[in-house]
Amino acid sequence: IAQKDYKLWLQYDKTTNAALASEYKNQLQGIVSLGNSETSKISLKELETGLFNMLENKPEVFPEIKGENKIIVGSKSSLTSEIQKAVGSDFDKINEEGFIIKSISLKNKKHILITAKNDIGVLYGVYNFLRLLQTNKSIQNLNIIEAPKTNIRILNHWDNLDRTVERGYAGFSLWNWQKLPDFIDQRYIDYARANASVGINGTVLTNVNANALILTPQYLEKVEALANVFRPYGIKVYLTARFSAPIEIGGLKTADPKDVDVANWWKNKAAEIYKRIPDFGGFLVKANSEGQPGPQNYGRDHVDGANMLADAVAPFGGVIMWRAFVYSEHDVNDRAKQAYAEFQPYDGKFKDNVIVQVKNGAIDFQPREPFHPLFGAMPKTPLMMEFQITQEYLGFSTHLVYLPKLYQEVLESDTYQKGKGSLVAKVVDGTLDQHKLTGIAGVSNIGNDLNWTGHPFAQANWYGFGRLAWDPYLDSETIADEWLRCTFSNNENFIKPIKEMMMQSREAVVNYMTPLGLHHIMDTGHHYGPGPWVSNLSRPEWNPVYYHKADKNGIGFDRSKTGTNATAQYASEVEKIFDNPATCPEKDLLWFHHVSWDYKLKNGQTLWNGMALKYQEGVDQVKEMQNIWNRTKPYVDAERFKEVEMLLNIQYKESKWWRDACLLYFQQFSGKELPKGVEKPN
Ligand code: GCW
Repeated sequence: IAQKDYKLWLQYDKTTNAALASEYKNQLQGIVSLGNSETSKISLKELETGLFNMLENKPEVFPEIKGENKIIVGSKSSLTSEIQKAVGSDFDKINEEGFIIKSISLKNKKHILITAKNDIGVLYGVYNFLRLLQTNKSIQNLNIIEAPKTNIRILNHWDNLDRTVERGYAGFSLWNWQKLPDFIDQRYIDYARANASVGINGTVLTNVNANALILTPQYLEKVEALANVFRPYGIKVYLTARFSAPIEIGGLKTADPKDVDVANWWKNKAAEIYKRIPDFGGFLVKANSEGQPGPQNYGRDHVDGANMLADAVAPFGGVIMWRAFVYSEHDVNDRAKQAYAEFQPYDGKFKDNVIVQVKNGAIDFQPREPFHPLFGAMPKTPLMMEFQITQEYLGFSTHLVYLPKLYQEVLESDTYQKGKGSLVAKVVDGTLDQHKLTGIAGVSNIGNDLNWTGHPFAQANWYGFGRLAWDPYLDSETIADEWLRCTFSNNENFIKPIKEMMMQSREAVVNYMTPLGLHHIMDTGHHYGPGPWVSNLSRPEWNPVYYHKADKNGIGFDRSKTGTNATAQYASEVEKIFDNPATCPEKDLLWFHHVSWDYKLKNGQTLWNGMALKYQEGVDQVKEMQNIWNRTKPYVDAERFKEVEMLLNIQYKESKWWRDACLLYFQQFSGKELPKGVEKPN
């Protein structure tokens, strides 16, 4: 049971296209494997497994090149000078993790070469090559030269030590702390393999809200065991560092970053970790945010805290990922402004091995947010992107939402910080301000469910995150195409409609939850389902009415000059656009403006009618997703078909719940009838 679900995008189904199968078989008459590191062994095994399954015969493995039509795999240093010559200057075009896949001719015999500067690059090349077969591409005249555009491509697990996962909807944590270090669950290996196959090279094992115990020797021994599993797959382990750890597990009286004993405690802790895990990546820190301890508890600031930790890991090449997700209940004028206000003035003050981790938008992983104003606004500081893969505000693992579409929208936003073309992607890959340290983090949606992610299509969000972390300029539609072919089928009758379904799924969720720039109106606490009404939570900015500000005059959060002036945090070109309701993209209208119920939208409708119709459109889109899915029955295995069918049924029901709850609630203020075309709630 759930075999197919478990295998993710590494199904390696038989190549059914006869012409292609014979082309593949012709050109792949054995493997020449040149390396013998752990990573090389994984490359070889993956090739053998992939070719065996897709072509249905076990490829012969040779220690050296004989005959023709071999696939040769090995890093640069393992290649003979003749092969190196065939590669020419291509090695200069890749970085330490890049790879080259090339059709070459040796003594007039044709072969395919997969090579790289290092064994991990070769492994990435192997996965890329296998993907060509999985997606039914030709393998003639290959000349692929690829390298990742960011250094740190990392999952953030919000996994607690008791195996609960904060905002996790796919079961419990994969990490079985109780059985570690001696029991190595096969899932750790399969997890590493899946990540490596999309180029993810780091993982933060623990929740940013987790306690400090992970830093005790008893746990570090377990972390070390996981690091040993992940290492040959090119994955570094990182941990969250609870700022008050020196008190909680170190017996100190303070965690003041300027205290010498505190700094030394962290230095010793770092040394202890690196002794066990020489390639330990570093720490991720949530400080002075949502009640977590931090330097401000001692009258210090984020720079003091981050730099103190940076000094501790610097001798070992570690990095500090310091989160900018801060907002305070004491300044409730506009939560969206706080991270910028607090962090922007620190530009240039962090040590070289600190990277500031910024969520994609200024509030919190909403179905749609304009890009975070910090991107491009701290040119002297490396900034990394934090996306959420788990669907905290997007229907958990119940709703089908293809997130790479959201990621792409953010990455291709233009910050204008250095004139037109200053894309968020260029901040993230370091090219805008020439930063060497770069990264993208994704809050993981993985748990111990049989299918890893709770929803079969949520696997695409993990996959797509990895692909975009590798190359932030990739197109989300291309990624969906790849994923579908690798995960389900190459049949065009399946691919075409389902790809369309995925591509529209993100807009659907925006429409039935938070159209036209609405945000944070999910029910409070758990964030599932609608809850635009007043909540009894203590913090004002956790109350949905804070965000939509609906009253009899209209709806929306005025963040323009007449309001909180959050628009001024953007470059002037962007500010101008957002600041004026007439030029503000309608998808962000209520994010930046409070407009009347009769406000005229571009299509001539009143705001009230337009909003109601958007809610209806969202519902209709889910209905359409169901129709599309139901037509694919002949192309999908019964199990996954049924799962998705049931999940879409729930999503449809809940899209109506969203529409009805929000429209009935807002109607109290608008006092207007629902327009024609919007189903009446029953
Ligand atoms: O999105 C909010 C979540 C919290 C989370 C926090 C954060 C890990 O509701 O559960 O805590 O953001 O990102 O720190």
